[in-house]
Amino acid sequence: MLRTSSEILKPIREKVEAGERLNLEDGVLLYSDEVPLPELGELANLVRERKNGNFAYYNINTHLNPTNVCVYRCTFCAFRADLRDEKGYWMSDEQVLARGQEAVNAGSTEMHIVGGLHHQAKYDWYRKVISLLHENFPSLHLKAWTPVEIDWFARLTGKSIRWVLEDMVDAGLGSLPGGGAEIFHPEVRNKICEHKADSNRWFETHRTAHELGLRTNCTMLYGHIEEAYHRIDHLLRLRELQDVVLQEGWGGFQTFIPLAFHPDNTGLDHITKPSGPMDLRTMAISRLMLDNVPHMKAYWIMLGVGTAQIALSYGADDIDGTVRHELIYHDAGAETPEILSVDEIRRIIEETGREPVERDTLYHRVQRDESGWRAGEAIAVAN
Ligand code: V47
Repeated sequence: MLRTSSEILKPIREKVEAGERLNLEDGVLLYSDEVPLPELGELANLVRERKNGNFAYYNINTHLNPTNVCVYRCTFCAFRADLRDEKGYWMSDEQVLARGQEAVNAGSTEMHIVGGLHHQAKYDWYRKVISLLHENFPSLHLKAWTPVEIDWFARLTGKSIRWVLEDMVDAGLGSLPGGGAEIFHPEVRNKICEHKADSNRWFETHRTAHELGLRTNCTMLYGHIEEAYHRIDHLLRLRELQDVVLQEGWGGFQTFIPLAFHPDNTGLDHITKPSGPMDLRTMAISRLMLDNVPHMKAYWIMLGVGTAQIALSYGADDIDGTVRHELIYHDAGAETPEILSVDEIRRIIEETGREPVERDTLYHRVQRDESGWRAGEAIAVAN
């Protein structure tokens, strides 16, 4: 006899309601058309509200991509340039400092720094990007470098990942962003970015950062050549590290950001961008599978404002920030604005019935007065 969609979802619903873990088979099933999106969203929202109530977090942030010239040729990337490309650039110290000043003038609490691996740049230059910003603008939290960069720095210096991370912290690094994760499973990773840091190296970097007490984010790039199995495998690998980290009482993953593939100007431009329903399904499944990660981010730059708003009821509790100078998605065809004002981002959240809360990178409430901003109380998240 045919089972109705409610019957198919029932065992998973029971697990979620009881606070039990979902497994690989559950996750793959949730990606099937037999599971209706509204019911899936309702379950994810249950977990989201259990953990984060009615709050929706945002920050005031600025991006810095110090160079787009890159030795790697990931097929999904529209941002990179060859050494002699006309679009290639490599920022001077003055340009980096000007970006820092602009960020501080705009009230930013965070600078998100990632970029290409320039054929001619030495490790000391990457370190200087961090130390210059930290020394001149100490109030800015520097969320910088993915494991792909940290791995490259280890190769450039002949040192370990731990050494590079400690040296970068010494220069002013505050945390790691979530990029470079793509899809961990080698069946996919070897096709879309075969040369750069593999999943073992990615996890070694985050695990070491966590051991050093740093907080980090994590991502998944979906909607290209991967299948449901690869996505769930990816989420489970993240959940496994977070289990260890929480048990040891180290830093850990704060936020997961599902990243929808944007095909324009990439080596995969024959693929259609994931649909709104696929974006919402992936957000909801991520919330349900990653039961030990406190926050889910609906990155409005990548989802579009409308889908990001709906995602706040499909598992997400964070919408990223005001964002200025974003290049990675805009080079790949994103049609979202380049920046939102604080009033706009708060309105976007309020329109969904959620309560906007400005946070800093490490999830403290931000308090502002005429003299500037300071980190207030830590944001509590229920298990
Ligand atoms: O690692 C690159 C992805 C990532 C494309 O930590 C693409 O708070 C889609 O990690 N289509 C960088 N995705 C962005 C990132 C991020 C973004 C926002 C917040 C945080 C955070 C992290 O973007 C890359 C790669 O996975 N990416 N090209 C593309 N064409």
